[in-house]
Amino acid sequence: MKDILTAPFMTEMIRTATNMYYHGWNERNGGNISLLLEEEQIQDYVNSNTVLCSIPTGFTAPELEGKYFLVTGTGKYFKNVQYAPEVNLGLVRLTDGGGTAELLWGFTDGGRFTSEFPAHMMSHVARLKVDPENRVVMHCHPANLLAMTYVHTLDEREFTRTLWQMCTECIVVFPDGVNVLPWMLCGTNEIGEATAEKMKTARLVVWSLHGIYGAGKDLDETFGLIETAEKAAEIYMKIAHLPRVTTITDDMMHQLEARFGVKGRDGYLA
Ligand code: 2HA
Ligand code: ZN
Repeated sequence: MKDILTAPFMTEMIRTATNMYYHGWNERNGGNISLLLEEEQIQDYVNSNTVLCSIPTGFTAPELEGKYFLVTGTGKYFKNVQYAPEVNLGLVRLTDGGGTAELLWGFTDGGRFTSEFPAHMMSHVARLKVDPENRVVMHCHPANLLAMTYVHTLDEREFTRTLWQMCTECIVVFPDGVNVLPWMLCGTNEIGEATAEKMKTARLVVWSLHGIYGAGKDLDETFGLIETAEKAAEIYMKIAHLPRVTTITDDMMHQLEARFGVKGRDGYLA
């Protein structure tokens, strides 16, 4: 067996978690990541017949039967992932129709997967139906997106349009826009189901007064997606209290659509 800490998916996971921490998105134990892996990616690094323990998930997700996920642990700090990946991360395989997570590596202090495991797994199911290439679900607490949910309407079209207007490239990076959930109790199957429902139409789902979920085909892309939305929210929080003299018009956005071959969400542009 090769050392799993040298696996490309592992080094990328550690770098991403570290980077997110240094962006201030993951204070204390805030946030979580799940990365879907194929059998071929892990087979050189773990013996998939050696199950360290079986943990009930409390939900079903038959679509994910037999799938592997590298996932952050509950109560674990992103700050510490780089120093002790084997404590703060775990590699699990879903069995029993998604009802059981078999631990194959990690969580060496007896820990378990993130409290937001339902939202992650249900979001994977939803995104895979839209995009079979989706591999990542990422949750964090970026300050400006969070701040925006206190002062901006939570109407999804308005929220999306405001973000698109804050940086020229926003509509190119997230043409499907940003979906928004009202405040809900985190860590529950209910917020998981609601998040997954929102993931059917967008790769970004804001949890009002809490944070954001992003989904994408790899860690870099998903990080970049959240990074771009957070930058837009930062601009908004810098200008929201000032008179607006200039803006990105719908006509400009149509030019961007044509130039970059993207299509803004139906009905979101005039
Ligand atoms: O503590 O961010 O949403 C992890 C979280 C819960
Ligand atoms: Zn959170």
